[in-house]
Amino acid sequence: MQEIQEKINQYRLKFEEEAVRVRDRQGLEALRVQFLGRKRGYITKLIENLKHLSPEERPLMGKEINELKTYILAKLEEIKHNVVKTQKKVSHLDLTLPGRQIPLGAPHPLVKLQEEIESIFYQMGFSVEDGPEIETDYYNFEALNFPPHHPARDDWDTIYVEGREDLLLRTHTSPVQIRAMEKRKPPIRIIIPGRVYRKETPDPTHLPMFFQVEGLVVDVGITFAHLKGTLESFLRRLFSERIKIRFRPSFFPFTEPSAEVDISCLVCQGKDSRCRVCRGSGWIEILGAGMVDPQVLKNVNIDPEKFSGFAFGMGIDRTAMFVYQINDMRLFYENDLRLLRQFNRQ
Ligand code: FA5
Repeated sequence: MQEIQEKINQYRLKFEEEAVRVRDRQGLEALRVQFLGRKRGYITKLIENLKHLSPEERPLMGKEINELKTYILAKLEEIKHNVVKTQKKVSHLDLTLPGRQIPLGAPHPLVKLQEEIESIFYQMGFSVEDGPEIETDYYNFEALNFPPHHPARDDWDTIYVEGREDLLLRTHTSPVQIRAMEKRKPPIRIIIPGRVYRKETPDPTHLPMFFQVEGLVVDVGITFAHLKGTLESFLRRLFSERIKIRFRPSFFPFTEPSAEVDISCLVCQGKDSRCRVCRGSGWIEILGAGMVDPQVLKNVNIDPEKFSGFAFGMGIDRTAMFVYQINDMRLFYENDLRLLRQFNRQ
């Protein structure tokens, strides 16, 4: 009996030792066979040995062996549960699959174009300036020489802040010219990209909120030739070396003389009288420009006898239509990925 009791203790210890090493189903099955196998399992052997005991000792040891067997069965069940759990986890992990792609954001086509414009002007020695989108009447109109009853000041064109006649959403980026000239004295060579607002019903070529980029150069001896040269090299860099450029006389209250600048139609090159982009004229209007009016310089205490300057303003959205060949500006604001992805390949 002593001998069987020792074996029972010994097998329990052995089982515990081996149980912690089981990692998978095969290991589990081997452990089960080793202890509970019908022919050579340790428990089976112990039961066989019972026959050598006296009838009094037999039930005592039988009970002990049964307890060990119950313990082993419960433990095997527990191990099985753990093995299945970890195997399930492992089976989800297929190392042969390609890695999951984390989609990267990309700049909006309008932002891309703005950055391209900035980069061309950086290379010509300009820096980038910023200004508020909620502007005062003074900066948006008065300092820029708009007379008090100019139609641009009308409620139809300008969005005013409710209850504040002197505050409005800027209708162009030109007020930042004034802010920049108040802050520092010439030489000034800046561009000002940003959002502007006008009371418009959206259509393919008009939006109530759009982007402009303003340019301003003030220094000693600046002439219209500088304006022409700067805009020509900018437009050729942006569009193509082959485009034709023309300056048409125009009017802006804050520039004198003023011009509107057109480029030859990128779509039909002036050869299609039914072209939808240039409407058969062969020209596309790109920006407004001119020599800074001496009165504007006086408004910011810069002596017009000593300094002169030029300025220009361009619609980024409208330019983007030509650059990306999009026939409706509203598409830029719909966030349709099918459109946006065409300009940003990853
Ligand atoms: C101006 O806003 C002047 N401040 C430009 C300027 C600056 C002239 C400096 C001289 C010196 P204009 O109103 O023409 O000018 O607008 C300039 C450009 O903004 C237009 O050529 C066009 O490209 C764009 N634009 C005007 N209205 C809209 C609109 N509703 N939607 C989208 N783009 C527009």
